[in-house]
Amino acid sequence: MDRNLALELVRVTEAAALVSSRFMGRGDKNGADGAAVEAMRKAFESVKIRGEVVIGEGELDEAPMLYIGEKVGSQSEDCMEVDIAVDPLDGTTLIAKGLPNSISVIAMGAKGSLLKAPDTYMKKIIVGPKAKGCIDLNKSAEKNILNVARALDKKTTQMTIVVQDRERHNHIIEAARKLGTKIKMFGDGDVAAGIATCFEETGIDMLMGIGGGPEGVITAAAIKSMGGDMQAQIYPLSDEERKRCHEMGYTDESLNKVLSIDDLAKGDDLFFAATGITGGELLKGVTPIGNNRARTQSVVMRAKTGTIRFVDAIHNLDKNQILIDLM
Ligand code: VTB
Ligand code: MG
Ligand code: MG
Repeated sequence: MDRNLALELVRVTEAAALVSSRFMGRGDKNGADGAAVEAMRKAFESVKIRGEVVIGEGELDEAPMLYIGEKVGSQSEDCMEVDIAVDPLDGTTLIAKGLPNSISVIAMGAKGSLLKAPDTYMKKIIVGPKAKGCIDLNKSAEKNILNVARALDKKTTQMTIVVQDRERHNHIIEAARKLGTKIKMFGDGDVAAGIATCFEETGIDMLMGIGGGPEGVITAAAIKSMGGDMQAQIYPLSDEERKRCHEMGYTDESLNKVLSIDDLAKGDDLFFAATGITGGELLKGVTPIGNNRARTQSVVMRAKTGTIRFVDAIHNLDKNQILIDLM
């Protein structure tokens, strides 16, 4: 894929972030989500790709836009066919309450590179580059913390893990507390939380827990670009979710498989882009300047070279057609 496409993706996540940021604190999850989806879809039109959404907002019958199978991008003959995974707004609850860490995010890969994960839960474990090769989803939380601590040359009391604040993670929290490992719980948004493991300045060493399957695939593209490691398992929590997996061709046996980072995002022809909506650990949120401009911060990554760029931008809201139409 042309390396400049990486920067094109930032325009798309920026548009979604700008438009959905209007909803900050307004208690309207769906309004914010709908705005992000519409802006993202419009912004894609000018990107020179023949994209197909493999991770999106659900099936055609439940989502009018960015549904799985939808073609995105300019679609002109001379463009490359690519897989697209989107979460136009990860953290609808966060934006609705004005809490930190909501982001707009896209992963793009060569055709066939991104796992067609069902929209069910996914068990995940994620670490930065220093602990690559030291995680094992089949082992207990305790064992994983001990192994990662060894790899990082830290005592378990010097380590910090991030865990989504849910009852289903009580055993992880207990294991960490027994070892004296620090825990940072987060309410929502495990893409941002997972990525933080690869930036040493966040102080976060590992993520463990059960989050969204689609988010897992998107996160894998970023972790690959940063040289970190991830393992996952598709984890249907209800019969209804299990049924959905079967409909997508998964068997009970294949659902038991521990997926490596390469199963989630194959090869290194992969891009990742994210823009902050409400400011968080890694990315500043959308910040208004006066009454017709706004500032955004994004990160864009390319797995082939491992280059990570932070892109700060000031947008003139009166001159950007997507924003004029949607804001
Ligand atoms: C996960 C996580 C997301 O929602 O899907 C989570 O990956 C859902 O968990 O980042 P619950 O059903 O327990 O709320 C997010 O946090 C936000 O979409
Ligand atoms: Mg979303
Ligand atoms: Mg999400």
